[in-house]
Amino acid sequence: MGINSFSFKIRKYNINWSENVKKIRKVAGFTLMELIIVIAIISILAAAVFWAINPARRLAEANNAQRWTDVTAILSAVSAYIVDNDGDYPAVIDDNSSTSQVLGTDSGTCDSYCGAVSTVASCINLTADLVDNGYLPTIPTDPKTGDVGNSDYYINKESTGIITVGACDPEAEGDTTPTIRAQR
Ligand SMILES: [Ca+2]
Ligand SMILES: [Ca+2]
Repeated sequence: MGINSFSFKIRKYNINWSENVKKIRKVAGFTLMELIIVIAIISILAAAVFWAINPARRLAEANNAQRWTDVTAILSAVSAYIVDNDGDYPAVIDDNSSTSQVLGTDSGTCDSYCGAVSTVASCINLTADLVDNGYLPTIPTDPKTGDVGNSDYYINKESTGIITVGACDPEAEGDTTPTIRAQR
């Protein structure tokens, strides 16, 4: 079928969209606004059902998403610090690559419970390096188990010089517990 005969057919059927929409509305008996309201109500109900089926899991997923955001923010801040300081790492990051340090302002007991990695007791306070220098508004803390004293986020300088930042205690999502860890 050539283009000419195709356009001829369109002309022949005389498609008039606004006229057709009017006809559909007349038959179906609803307006566009009513349709939008119905779709909105269905969406809200669907979200409510999604949460109601397994609220604990949804909460765990939301917390883990926050942990990813926090870990990435800490890593970006440390990376920016290193770049701005001609390759020098924050002095409080130790050179022992086999153990991690947990971010916090407490003097000790930061290893009281960190499920993901082996850590040292001394907390690492990055406030002066990262917050006072404007790389972070505050040091992030785990949404469930962290506080300013013991954030439940850890950092390690690997033997290669790569920085690892991770969450000590991510939550299980169903049968699996994700590893929340970023490196640069
Ligand atoms: Ca270390
Ligand atoms: Ca913990």
